[in-house]
Amino acid sequence: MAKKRICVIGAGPSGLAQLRAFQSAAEQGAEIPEIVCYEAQSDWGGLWNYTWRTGVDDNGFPCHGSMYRYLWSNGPKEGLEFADYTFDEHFGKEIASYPPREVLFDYIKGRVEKADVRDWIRFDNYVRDVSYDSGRAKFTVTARDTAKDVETVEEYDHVIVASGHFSTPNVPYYPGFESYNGRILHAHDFRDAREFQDKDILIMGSSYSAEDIGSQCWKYGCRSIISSHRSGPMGYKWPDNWDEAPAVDHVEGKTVHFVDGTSREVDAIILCTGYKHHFPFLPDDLRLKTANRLAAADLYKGVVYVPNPALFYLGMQDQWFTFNMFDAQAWWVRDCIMGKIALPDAATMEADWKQREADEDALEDDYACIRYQGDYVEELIAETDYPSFDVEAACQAFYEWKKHKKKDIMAFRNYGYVSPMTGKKAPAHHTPWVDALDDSLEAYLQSPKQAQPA
Ligand code: FAD
Ligand code: NA7
Repeated sequence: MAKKRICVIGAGPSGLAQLRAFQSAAEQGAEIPEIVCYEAQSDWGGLWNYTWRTGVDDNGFPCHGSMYRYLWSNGPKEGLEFADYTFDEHFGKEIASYPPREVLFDYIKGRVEKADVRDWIRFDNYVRDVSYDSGRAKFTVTARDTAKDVETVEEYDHVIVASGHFSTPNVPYYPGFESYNGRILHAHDFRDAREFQDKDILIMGSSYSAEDIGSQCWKYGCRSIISSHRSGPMGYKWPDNWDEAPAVDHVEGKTVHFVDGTSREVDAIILCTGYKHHFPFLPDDLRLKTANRLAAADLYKGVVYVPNPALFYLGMQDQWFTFNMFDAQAWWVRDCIMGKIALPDAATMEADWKQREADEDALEDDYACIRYQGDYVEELIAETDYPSFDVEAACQAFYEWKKHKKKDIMAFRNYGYVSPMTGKKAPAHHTPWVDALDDSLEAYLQSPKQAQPA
């Protein structure tokens, strides 16, 4: 029988987890299908592969990158550690708990370099279209090779969509935006907080991007921040020059008017208003339509597309757990494709995701949400040979992280947590986050002694 052909779309953390999952089966002697991974960018790492570009990329496709300079992990690294490749193994020493982007990029790369799967990836290949022929049970994938400036059309038995969902901005309109005398940008286009040094800014939104982009701007010297919320305030103890306001009503000139009748003049408006799940390369019958939530709609076990179970999605959930959750999913998808896991009938798969949604809707607070996603990770890894790990310890790291944020939002990154993989507690970073202006890998990995000012 001819070998199955598998298409993976995207070589970010999710797509790379899929490559590593198959490679690990091959390493143990299994005969694996032929894998082709299409990656639009010229390097791997997904969002962690920083780009200074905004708008369109160098080939005219929408720029994927949403990460910015000076970004440090917004959750403890103990919550995302790979079970088969620890931080200690990669760095050869213990490192602190909130690595900057470049450090995490290095860690992601380390595992797949060791696995030697780079040749499975077609870089500079943007997937433009996918269709499914149910008679022949084959997908046709059309991609633009932007380096060679040619189009390719190939057939596959399965497609695994790992294209991420934090790259297409959700950009709301408020009256007066068209005549605002300043810069309006979405978080997706935010790159360097120093642009807002000595400026008064409005941050719209009350979730991770709002909290972190505001904190970056504060750290790098903006004059004042007002953050506006639609549902409720973030509620941290903000520095004196950071206020919270309710929703925006309208904008006039440089003045933003809030629904409670108050107003503030600002030099820039940064829309931290989230992202859309967007798959322009998929037709309606294959296209996932879900809100950004822990239980994504239409996905059995969070990965199998119920209307067409030959199609899989990775990493489409809102995320507390990231890298190791993508691993849990990728190992499970691998075993499903390789026939080790059998899928139930359509009605059972439908009932599965609906039950997950109902269970999520019943969760009372963030702590319960963390546990819920931890349980999901545990459920998947119990069904494959992904190295079992102490998910409870990862949850504990998240719980402590939340408490530390409540205590001091500008100091939570100074704490260390226990690794669910090694059981060791991370050292405190050599420099408090507010004083650490250099976020390079070299600066981060310095010993406390090297980091002492001369
Ligand atoms: P992505 O990282 O988005 O990778 C998707 C890949 O698919 C990209 O390489 C892209 O080029 C490729 N692709 C997309 N479309 C196509 C196409 N049509 N053809 C070919 N290739 C395509 N998580 C954490 O754990 N800690 C953090 O601190 C953290 N901070 C974050 C900060 C920001 C600003 C954002 C936006 C997200 C952050 N995240 C964080 C979450 C992040 O989503 C995950 O860490 C992770 O990057 C998701 O991996 P992914 O592979 O699913 O998607
Ligand atoms: P999120 O977590 O989806 O949050 C989006 C925020 O934007 C949230 O506070 C929303 O308010 C707010 N929002 C959405 N639409 C509007 C409109 N129309 N008007 C005002 N406010 C709005 O996205 P983030 O970018 O913060 O985080 C995504 C990822 O990036 C995350 O994984 C991080 O690690 C980095 P709501 O609460 O719905 O009222």
